[in-house]
Amino acid sequence: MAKNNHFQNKKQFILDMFPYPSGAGLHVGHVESYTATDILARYLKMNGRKVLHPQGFDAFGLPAENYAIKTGVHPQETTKKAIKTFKKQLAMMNFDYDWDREINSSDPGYYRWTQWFFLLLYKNGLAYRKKAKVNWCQNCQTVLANEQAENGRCERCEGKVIQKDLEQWFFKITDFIESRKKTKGLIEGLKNIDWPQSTKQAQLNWIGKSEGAIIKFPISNFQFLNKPKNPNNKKHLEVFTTRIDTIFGCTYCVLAPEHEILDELKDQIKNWGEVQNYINQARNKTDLNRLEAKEKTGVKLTGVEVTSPFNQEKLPLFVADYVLSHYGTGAVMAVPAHDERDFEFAQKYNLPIKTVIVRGKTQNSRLRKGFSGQVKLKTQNHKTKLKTVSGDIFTDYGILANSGEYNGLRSEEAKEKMTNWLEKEKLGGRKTNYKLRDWLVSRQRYWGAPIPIIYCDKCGVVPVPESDLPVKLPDDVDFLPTGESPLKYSKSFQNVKCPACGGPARRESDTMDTFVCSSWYYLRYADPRNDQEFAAKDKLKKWLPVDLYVGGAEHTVLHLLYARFFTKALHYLGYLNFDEPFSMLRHQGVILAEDGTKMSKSKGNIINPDDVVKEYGADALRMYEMFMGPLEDAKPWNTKGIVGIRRFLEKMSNFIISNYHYIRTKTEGVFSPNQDKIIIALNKTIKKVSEDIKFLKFNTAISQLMILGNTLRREPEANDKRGPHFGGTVSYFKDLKNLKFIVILLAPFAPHLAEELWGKLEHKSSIFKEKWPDHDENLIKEEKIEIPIMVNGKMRDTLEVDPEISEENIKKLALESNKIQKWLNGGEPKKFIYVKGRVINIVL
Ligand code: ANZ
Ligand code: ZN
Repeated sequence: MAKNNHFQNKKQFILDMFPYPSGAGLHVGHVESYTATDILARYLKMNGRKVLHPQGFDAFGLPAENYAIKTGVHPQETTKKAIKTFKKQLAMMNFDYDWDREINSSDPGYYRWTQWFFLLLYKNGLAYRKKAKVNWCQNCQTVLANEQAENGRCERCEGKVIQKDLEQWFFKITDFIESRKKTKGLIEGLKNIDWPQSTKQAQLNWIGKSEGAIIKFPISNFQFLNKPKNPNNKKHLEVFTTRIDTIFGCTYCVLAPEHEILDELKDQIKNWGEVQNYINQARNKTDLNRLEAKEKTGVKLTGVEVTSPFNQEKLPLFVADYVLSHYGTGAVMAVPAHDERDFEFAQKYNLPIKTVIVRGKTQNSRLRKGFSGQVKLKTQNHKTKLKTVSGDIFTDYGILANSGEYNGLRSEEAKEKMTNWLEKEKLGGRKTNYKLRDWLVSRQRYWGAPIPIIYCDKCGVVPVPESDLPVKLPDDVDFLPTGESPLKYSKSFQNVKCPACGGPARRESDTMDTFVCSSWYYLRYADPRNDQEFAAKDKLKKWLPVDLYVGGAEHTVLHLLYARFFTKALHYLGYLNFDEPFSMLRHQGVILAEDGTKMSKSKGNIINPDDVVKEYGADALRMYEMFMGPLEDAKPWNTKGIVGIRRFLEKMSNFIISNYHYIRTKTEGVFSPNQDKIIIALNKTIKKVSEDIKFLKFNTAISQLMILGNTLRREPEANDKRGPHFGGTVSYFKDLKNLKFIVILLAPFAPHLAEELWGKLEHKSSIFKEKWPDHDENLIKEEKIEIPIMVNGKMRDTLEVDPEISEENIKKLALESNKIQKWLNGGEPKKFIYVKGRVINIVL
């Protein structure tokens, strides 16, 4: 379970996802997350913490290169200009970054270490080169990422995308899925970090672990083909299944078009010509295309059969592209009665459909018989898609039927027994599969960190010696896409002496995926100017891991996975003493247009922070975005809202200045006769604002400030018609200290205004040097109450809380209690029930 110490530690590393410096500049989404971390960082500093709150730029990447292709402006120029704009805007918003630590991933002083990491992984067997299929646009003559090739069309020219084999570099991320030695794996490590559950789930889906079995199906007559002299040498077809319990319902088997066995079988296959044709067609489709094709296609291999090892039934064998070559064994046993895709295929090719699982008592009932409608299905490419299914097919676990000696067993039991039998008979066995592939890191692109490898005819692959780093990006390149890396055409870059033998050699001309740059940047902030190491050990120890990381939820599954992989590899190799980079993660919600739709360039409904600041001021923008709703929610923009915030700030400002004036002139009578009451209101506010900031609940903190504002304005006993700013009735503090507290409370939210007011209150130094006020518990009076925490009906702990505590907050406290954590044992409770003011019930 998530551990959140609510920023109690002395050191706090509060991190924003560093932005890509796009020409469009800062958008309101940036402002949202950066304001959140800025408020927290300022608050923590005022509370005596040592805070690291840096910012930098994820400066390599495709947009700048594409822009260069279009206009001829060098990416270096475009990037420099964009960073300048960004920094101006960030300063305008008054974000309190430690600019001494600024980093820029396209800076040679930075990418030198990106290259160093490449070599480190290479030397430790964690980076390797192999031929791989890539998406290739024939029109643009270039490699495309999967996201750029959706629907088999090039994102840029709409041209046809084919699959092409190229030598590529990979990082062995799959080595870290499960724990190794002391390093917790990518799955295991999720248990101890405080991240949104949905993000953890997205990581798990992407890793796609599934536990199943390999089953060997003998292939008819195969022994006579390959080794005629040894008739005992039977050849088997191996399939991977997660549902061995359905084996008696298997009515045919399917090979992926790329399956190697096809070549071995080709003399036996009577319709080889037709099959070959089909294979060629499949080659030009992307995985996504193949999986989501409306109509399944395939070809039956005539002359070949396989035998089910459980009942000796002879089954036809097909080649069909709904089976992928690089998952499992590239072959499946098809069970049309209990699998969607097999069902569609069987219907089309008139294959038998045999029910072997019937509904019974089962734990994870998902699909009811007779059900028809939309369900969420996990597809091979890790996306959850809505798909219409027919109720005739039952895909859940149940009770076995038509399955010989296994009849009547529950699916779970049958799986165990059947797999044990397989292992005994040596016809297969348990097998765990993962969807996650190794990370393809090479790009045939210019604007990225060059891969520090040299190829020599004599010595082969030679890593660039560390002392020769960085391998600098040359300037003399042509950006026009030719299908090869632009660096190939830079003579100054390509030709090089072999570091091993001194003979002529050439450099690797691919650059690294920009995700490599962003996989380690948080480490660099600890020691950004070090030119001996990526960061000194003591500095890493001082600042890392990151205590809070805030950034968007979309597009970050991969970034987060890759950063975790880097940290784990570095931990494994002894460079770091922690194996998870981000102890706590939060995502800001999307800010929508006023009509609730997405902001987009094409719709012209983008709110530009520059315009808003010009009209209402940066403080109003900051505070408005925090007031819109909970940080993590999607929220529509509302100009009326920002007008309200602006007015609130004006009133507070006027109040403080006039109250100060009265304190200075000591006009008795203008002060509230009931000082106690307003001091209580102030103390409540100190308490609530402090707590809310720690829980990142900025919207309710601001509400509380507004409540305080109202109290100051409306107190009926005060009767001073001269207090014009709050409608005539004002309750002033007598004591300057209390007035100052209000300004301090406002400071993290509205730093411009607070600093200015602080000056008006005749201070010489910055308000941000002040200590955050403590509330006086005695003044607040509300007693705490004790709430028992029951786990599965037994009392395991108690909590002392404010009677008004929200369910969300009490849940956090309860789940964080050491005693309760023991019972949770790393998991999440099944149920959490809070009976307000009385009891907490946790069901495990
Ligand atoms: C028989 C079966 C019966 C299956 C049934 C499912 C339901 P996950 O959970 O995603 O790992 N499969 C195996 N290899 C495949 C490949 N290379 N391409 C496409 N599909 C493949 O999925 C595992 C299931 O996906 C396997 O279990 C197999 O179909 C299919 F009622 O085997 B099953
Ligand atoms: Zn050599």
